[in-house]
Amino acid sequence: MHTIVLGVIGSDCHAVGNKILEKVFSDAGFKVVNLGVMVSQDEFINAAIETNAKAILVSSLYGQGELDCEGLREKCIERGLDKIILYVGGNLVVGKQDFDYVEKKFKDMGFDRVFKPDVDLIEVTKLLKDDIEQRFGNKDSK
Ligand code: B12
Repeated sequence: MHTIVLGVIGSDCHAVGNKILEKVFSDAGFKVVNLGVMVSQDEFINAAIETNAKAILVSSLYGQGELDCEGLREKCIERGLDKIILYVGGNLVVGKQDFDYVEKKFKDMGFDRVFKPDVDLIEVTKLLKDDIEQRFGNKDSK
């Protein structure tokens, strides 16, 4: 069973989507470590190290995602999480901006995948299983 870490980054207190993500990913067979809302970059990284997680799924709803997420990939590498998969989703920027532009911005920050709020979460669970298999191989499935 793959362990993943979930949480809502920064000072963001939007709690409902986080609970839905927990349920969908648990039902899909992941071991979910849910840090809830208002999670710092260090809290994500500490939890991922402690639980040997394969992925960190970051939510940001309140529009400050860019500021809150900047530097997360670099910090993961500094702390030895060279291979960890980083996904981010929600209302990532203030207001309505072209999604291709938003996606590029977050990919340039080191996120592997970037999701709109209306993404099909079942599809995301399948993508994540494939991404974990590709990056960590089949055998390493703890
Ligand atoms: C309820 C709500 C609140 C409540 C939150 C209560 C709580 N504790 O949950 C309160 C009143 C506290 C609140 C406050 C604020 N809010 Co508010 N809030 C909402 C509202 C109406 C609904 C949020 C919700 O529960 N949606 C339902 C869940 C199921 O959907 P979701 O959160 O989007 O999550 C799904 C997807 O985004 C996706 N997803 C999320 N993360 C990830 C991650 C990955 C990896 C993947 C794959 C998918 C994914 O999957 C989730 C499940 O389906 C939204 C508007 C809206 N209709 O979304 C505004 C909204 C999010 N809020 C907004 C704002 C601006 C604020 C405030 C800054 C307002 C203010 N000036 O004070 C504050 C911020 C407070 C803070 N520190 O966080 C804006 C954000 C705008 C932006 N990003 O540009 C929104 C969009 C309203 C708007 N149209 O302006 N809010």
